[in-house]
Amino acid sequence: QHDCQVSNIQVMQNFDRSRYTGRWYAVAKKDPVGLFLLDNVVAQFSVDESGKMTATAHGRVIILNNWEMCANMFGTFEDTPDPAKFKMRYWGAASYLQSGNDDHWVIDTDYDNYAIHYSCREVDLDGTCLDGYSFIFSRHPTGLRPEDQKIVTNKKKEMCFLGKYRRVGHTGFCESS
Ligand code: AZE
Repeated sequence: QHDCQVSNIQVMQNFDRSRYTGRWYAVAKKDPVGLFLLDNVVAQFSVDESGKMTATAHGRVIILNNWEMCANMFGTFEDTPDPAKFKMRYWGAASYLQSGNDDHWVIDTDYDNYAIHYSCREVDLDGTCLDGYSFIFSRHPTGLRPEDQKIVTNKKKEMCFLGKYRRVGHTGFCESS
């Protein structure tokens, strides 16, 4: 189960998107190649009348080498046969922010405290992830509860991302948005 094959990574069983709605604070992240959200990352998930999942997110970014700003992002999710695996189309409120279409997998969550997200952008020829990113989310801006930390560590191992995360600070930089 730790063979690092993207196709063997276990995701949340019976994922319930309505229990996943609301605010999630990123407490740690594994970066992809290239530009990415730096810190102060907060995501807000919703489910619309038709049952489709959508999200907004903000985070501090630095673009054009030295322009620091708060990126306000939007995402819409396309369902797949696995209820915990989505395709996320995302874009920024401003055109110079990033847009794309990424996998969005919910690896594990207890809905009330922690959530583990995974996205592989590029699968290597050997089936491992060549370029991916991941967020560890908490319902609490203060971080994860000690009892959730070991669950998270185990999942980082299963995703083959152990040791590749950085803490995500919350300084209030994006608070006004
Ligand atoms: C995510 C979950 C909620 C919705 C969205 C998310 C991802 C956003 C990005 C944003 C990148 C922006 C950059 C701007 C210069 C996963 C947090 C939209 C990947 C790099």
